[in-house]
This record gives sequence, C-alpha cells and structure tokens, in this order.
Amino acid sequence: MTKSADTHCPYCALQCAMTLKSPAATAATGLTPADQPGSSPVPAAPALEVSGRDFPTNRGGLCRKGWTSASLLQHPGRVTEPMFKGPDGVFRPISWDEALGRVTTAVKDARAKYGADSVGVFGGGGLTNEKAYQLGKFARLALGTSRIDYNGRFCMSSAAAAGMRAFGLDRGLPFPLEALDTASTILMLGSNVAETMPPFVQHLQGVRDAGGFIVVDPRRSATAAFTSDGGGIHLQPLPGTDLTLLLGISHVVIHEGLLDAEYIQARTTGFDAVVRSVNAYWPERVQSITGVPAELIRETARRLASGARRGGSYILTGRGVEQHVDGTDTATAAINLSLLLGLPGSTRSGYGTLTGQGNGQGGREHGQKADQLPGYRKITDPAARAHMAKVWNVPESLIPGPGLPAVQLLKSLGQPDGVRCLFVHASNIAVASPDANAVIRGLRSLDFLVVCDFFMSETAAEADLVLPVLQWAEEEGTLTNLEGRVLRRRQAIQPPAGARSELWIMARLAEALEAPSTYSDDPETVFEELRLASAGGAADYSGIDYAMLDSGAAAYWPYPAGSTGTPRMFLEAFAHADGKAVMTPVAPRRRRTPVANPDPAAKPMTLITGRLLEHYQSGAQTRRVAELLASRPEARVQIHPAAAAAMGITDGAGVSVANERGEVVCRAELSTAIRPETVFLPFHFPELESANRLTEAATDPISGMPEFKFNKVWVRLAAATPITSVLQTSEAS
Ligand SMILES: Nc1nc2c(c(=O)[nH]1)N[C@H]1C(S)=C(S)[C@@H](COP(=O)(O)OP(=O)(O)OC[C@H]3O[C@@H](n4cnc5c(=O)[nH]c(N)nc54)[C@H](O)[C@@H]3O)O[C@H]1N2
Ligand SMILES: Nc1nc2c(c(=O)[nH]1)N[C@H]1C(S)=C(S)[C@@H](COP(=O)(O)OP(=O)(O)OC[C@H]3O[C@@H](n4cnc5c(=O)[nH]c(N)nc54)[C@H](O)[C@@H]3O)O[C@H]1N2
Ligand SMILES: [Mo]
Repeated sequence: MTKSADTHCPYCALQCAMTLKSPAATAATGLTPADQPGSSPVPAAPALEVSGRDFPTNRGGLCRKGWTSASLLQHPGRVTEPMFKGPDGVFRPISWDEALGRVTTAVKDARAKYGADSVGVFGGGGLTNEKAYQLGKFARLALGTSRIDYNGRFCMSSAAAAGMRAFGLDRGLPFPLEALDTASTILMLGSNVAETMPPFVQHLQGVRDAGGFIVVDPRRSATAAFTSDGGGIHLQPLPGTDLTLLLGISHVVIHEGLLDAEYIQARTTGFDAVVRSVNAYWPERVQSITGVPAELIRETARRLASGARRGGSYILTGRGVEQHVDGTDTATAAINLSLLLGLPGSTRSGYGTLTGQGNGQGGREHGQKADQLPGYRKITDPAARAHMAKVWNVPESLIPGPGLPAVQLLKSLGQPDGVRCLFVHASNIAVASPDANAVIRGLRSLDFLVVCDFFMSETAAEADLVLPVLQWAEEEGTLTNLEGRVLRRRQAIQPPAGARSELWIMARLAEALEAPSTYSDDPETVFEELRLASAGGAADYSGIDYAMLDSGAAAYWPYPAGSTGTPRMFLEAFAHADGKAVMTPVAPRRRRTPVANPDPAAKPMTLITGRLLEHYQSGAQTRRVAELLASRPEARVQIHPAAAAAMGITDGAGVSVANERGEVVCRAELSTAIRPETVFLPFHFPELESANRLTEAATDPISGMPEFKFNKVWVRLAAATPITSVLQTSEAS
C-alpha cells in the first residue's frame, strides 16, 4: 500500500495540505481491500502520521483537529459492517447483499404507496465533488425524486444567494487567499477564523500589523481580540443588527464622498435606489440600534476607503451575519458597501464569504441543491435541463423539477405528502438542524431511514439501516476549497474490509432499481462525467482533470476547456448579461415577537450559537478524538459575569437555557468576552447540551437559511448542585 500520500485535511474549507505517512507497520495491519466481500473488525494498527505540507492557504500549518484527524481512521467505534435495526431496536450486522436488498425494497414500497417524491435525500458539503455530483444524479434519476437538499443550506445559502443576486455567480472568495496578505484594510463580519480556520490567521498578520483589521462580532472572539495589538477595531453590535450597521457604514461612505463614483458608473446598476435606502441610517441613529459608537462607524468607513486607495480593502462575511432569517439581505448590504467602494473585481481589493465545509464550495455546485443541476445550473432552466438530459442520455422529462429546501424537507418527514423514506449522506441532522427536537421526531416517524456514515452518529442511531462508508484517507476524489480551487484528495490507507465507497453504493442501488443512465464506482470516471456536465455552466470544470491536479497545477474555476482557470474573478465583467454588478436596496425587517417568559425565575436573553476550536460541526467526528474531547468535554454556556451575578450563577454552575422549543442544561462559563444581554452556546454536543434544541426553524425567504444566530431564550440557575447531578436528574425526568 501507499507509503505516503499528499492530500488535504478532512475538515473545513481551508483544506490545509497535509502528507499522510504510513509507518512501516501499516502494511501488516491485516486490512483487506474494500472490494472483497465480508467484513472484519478494524485492527488496532498505528495511525497514519500526519504532517502539514506547504501550500498557499495553510503554509504548512494545521490546527488541532487536523493534527489529530488520523486517529479516527482506526477508531474502535467505527461502523465497519452494514447495521440493521430489528424490531427490538437493536442494531445487528447484515451482509451488503441483504442491506442493498432492504434499501431497494424500502424505496420501491414508498414509491408504490406514496409516489416518487416520498423518497428524500439529505446530502452534505463534506462529500467530494464526485460523490455530490453522483448523489444528485442518483436522487433525480435512480430514485426519481425532486426531494434532495443538503446541509449547505444551513451554511452557505444566504451568502450564495446574495452573491448570485449581485454578481450573477457565487464563488466564496473570488480571489486567492494570499491576496489578503498585502491588504491595508479588512472588514470581517461574523467570522471567527482564529478558531474556525486557525492557519488562515497567517494571512491576517500583515493587515493586523498595519492597524487595518476590523472585526464585527457581538463577542470578543479570538479573532476580534486579534485586532487589538495592531490598532485595529472590534465593533461589538447587538446580535442580529449587522444589516443596520452596514447601512450605517454605507451612509458614511456616501455622505462623506468616500465612494468610487467612476467604478459605480461603469460597473454597477441600482446605485440610486441604494442611496435612498441608506438615507435614514445616519451613524448616531445606527448607534442607538446596534450599540456600536457612531465614531467607530465613521472610522470603519474611512479606513475601508483609504485602504482601497493603498494596499487594497476587503470585506469578508462569515456565518455570524449569514445564518439569520435576513441573512441574504445582510450579505447583500455587505456587498452593496463593497460596490460603493469599488472593491469587487478590482486587482487588489475584493468582497468574499468564507465557505465552511471541506467541500462547501464544490458541494453547492454539482446538483445536491433542491433547485439545481450540475455546473451551478438552475433546474428550472430549459437549456440546463436539455444539456443534462444529453449528458445523462435520458429524456428531459425524466429529470424532476425543483424540490424542497432543507428546513422544509425536514419539516415534511413522515407527513402525509412528505418524505417517508430518507437517505442521509454526510450530515448529522439530529444535532445540526434547527429545532432539533422536531427533526428527531420527524426521523422517528419515517417508514425507512438509511444513513451512510462511518460512525454511529446521533442521526445514524435513529436509522433503520446504517451503511459504513470510507473516510477521507481511504478514498480518491476532488474537493473545491474556499477559494474555488479544485484539489485532489488521495488515498493513503486501505479501508476496513466491510466499508464501501458511496459511489459503489449508489451504483449498486441504481442497478437494483433499474435506473436510467450509468453510475460508476470509480472517482475519476465520475469526474470525467462531471466535466461534461459542468461544461458551459457557471461553475465550469471542463478544463480540469486528475492528471493536471496531480501535477500540482492550481485550478480555480471557472475553468472551461482550453482556458487556464480564473484565480481572480470579475476583473473585466460580472456574470450578469450586461456585465454589471447589481446593487439591491435592503432594509431591516421586524423580527417575530418572542413568546412570553413563563418562568419568573428566568431572565430573557439572546442566544447566539457557533463553534469552538476543538470540535467540528455536530461533533460526530471530533467528540471521538480523545485529545479533543479531553480539552472540551462538554458544552458550556458563555455568559457575562454581570448577568450571571444577577441570577446567582457562578463559573461552572449548572444553567438552564430554555424556550418554547426545548431546554439545554449545561455548565456556565463566565466571560467578559460576551455582551451582558447575550449568551453563547456551541452546537457541537448532543442531547441535553444540544444548542439546536433552542434554535428556530424559521427561514430566510430567499435562501432558506434558518435562524441559528439569534434566538430568544430564558436563562436561570439550574441548581446549586454539581452539574453531573443536574444532568442526571434532567435526563431522568
Ligand atoms: N473548529 C471548527 N472549525 C470549523 C467548523 C467547526 O465546526 N469547528 N466548521 C466549519 C464550517 S462548516 C463553517 S460554516 C465555518 C464557520 O466559521 P465561522 O463563521 O467563523 O463560525 P461561527 O462560530 O459559527 O460564527 C462566527 C462568529 O459569529 C459571531 N456571531 C454570532 N451572531 C452574530 C451576529 O448576529 N452578528 C455578527 N456580526 N456576528 C455574530 C459568533 O460570536 C462567532 O464568533 O467554520 C468551519 N471551521
Ligand atoms: N446552532 C447551530 N447549528 C448549526 C450551525 C451553527 O452555527 N449553529 N452551523 C450549521 C453549519 S454552517 C453546518 S455546515 C452544519 C453542519 O452540521 P452537519 O451537517 O451535522 O455536519 P457534520 O457534523 O460535519 O456531519 C457530518 C456527518 O457525516 C459524516 N461524514 C463525514 N464525511 C463523510 C462522507 O464523506 N460521507 C458520509 N456519508 N458521511 C460523512 C460524519 O461522521 C458526520 O456524522 O451545521 C449547521 N448547524
Ligand atoms: Mo458550515
């Protein structure tokens, strides 16, 4: 087997380059090739050695999650055989033949009883391009369903919708990350890269030292704290008021004449309407709404404008501003501000959003989205449908229309006209979805749930059937990082004998379902088909192949055949028919009035949720890494000491955070990093510590993004006793 493989980290969209080395002993692990039937327990062999590799995004650096990632390959809790749950609720191993037979029967039953749309698929932004592409095709042609969507709806959908609306195209960063190194000013809104992409911080050193780093976050996050030494600025607004803040900064740009009039005239439409829309947002008024001092609002506008004239200015958004019911409009306000200043499509400035998941970018281009066909095509566009019908060699009428976005898809589980049989690939929806208690009830009401995973995640535990799949170091494929750069994932180790690739699973099921078109289990063959499918689309990969990626060539899409790719986009024109960027006026909307507090002992507060350095997403992977779990064994609710004191809450005390949807009980972490009217919970933990028991499944009308970052809760001391007994009592009740 391979002794060393150059690949990329399994986790986030920075896709840090790493080298995996098999210690000599790996050859003697006794692992058998995946194409042999049967299964075997994973032997306790030495893990692969991980080392950082020099690459423009990570420059050899890795975070703690990356360094420890290989420990999951031979984790004793790994699922290595298909597991079927009997009527007694206990999982037992079954053969692959029986497993695929059971899935085929469940699909046929659901289709016969309720129609093809009763079969649903939930995908993930961690899937390789090949798997994401084939999953979309499998859903539409083999299952014949329109009901496919994925966890990127929870992640990139607001930024993507705003980018599409403004630029006619959505590539998270339309420039290479290294461009940030020489910037004079960077405005980063709702992103905590110091914890969520630690090696990224290398690209912020220059701007920090130049005093041009400005962070907008209601918490003094590690990233916000990074502004201090260099003379940067931390704007600490009330959660959910970013749209107003951005209108205020735009107001200053317009009224102080800081705008780039020539650029606006030549490269944009919609300016007049945007001027009218910001007129009522003068800095003092914005201060009264957001809590950000008017002087800092002015200073931010001035630094952005002066930076654009010097080394360059960048505006970057993260989930903190996007994961709201007005996320698309907030991202649009950030784009409008960048357009007023002439940043997008310039040679040294820009606007971008920081894509989150490992293949969050590629995963949103190739057909996992309810309204989308490969190559970032619209499923309602007759030309796109005709193109895909030709590539797939099927009549166009066989391709279903648009399905339901993720939150609606999950709300439909088990409902009369909803999904009755669900496939889940690469998402732990029982923990990561808004209003998670309702989602778990939905999963339990299904006729059949099949989950592809390598661990018994909280979602897999709800399944009728769990199919064991390959981990990153066991497979070949491609991912597209946060810069729109296509990268090769390479195999370094043999998978456990009983695990199968998802391409293989889809190909076998398609055969059993007598699906039209062809399905390969070979990643390169699938990529060759993806090239044809994407050709002529917005995300065109037709000029990219495995050989050139293996040679180390940098491949930024759009990369039509015969071109050399596009590291920096929009230099000549934006992707709308007239080549101009569209400014859309946006305004804050009223939020739903919170339900009255039924518990006089509890204090109404605002909950924001997000991430910790040590854990990834639903925690299904990182909670199984001993070192990471030891460092962060449980959720803690971050609360300001002044707010805590008023409720008798001390550091480490048990706290109840509740609302009309559910309750979280965990320990308090007292910190002056958070505003006093706000609490913060990470969403990496399950059950009683699951933040998504509290989040609302209300969605942004354009993107379908749920409200993850602004929820009303009631907070109180749970008990004066140690938390372990608090947890036990609450679990039992
Ligand atoms: N360690 C770790 N790294 C990860 C991940 C992980 O789970 N763990 N996940 C990856 C993925 S998929 C993603 S999408 C990225 C996400 O990366 P980030 O966007 O950096 O992550 P979050 O912690 O969700 O949110 C960032 C910040 O938004 C702030 N915030 C909350 N509400 C508001 C608000 O109303 N306004 C403003 N301005 N800020 C607000 C929070 O305080 C938080 O510090 O991280 C990727 N990297
Ligand atoms: N409250 C709150 N909730 C949030 C967020 C928030 O900020 N706050 N952020 C949201 C965001 S941005 C995101 S991206 C989502 C992410 O949340 P999830 O969608 O739950 O993401 P993961 O935890 O990465 O789940 C991936 C699952 O798939 C498995 N897996 C990994 N790779 C593969 C693969 O190649 N194939 C298969 N079949 N399985 C694989 C893992 O073991 C794990 O069980 O959470 C969202 N939920
Ligand atoms: Mo994400």
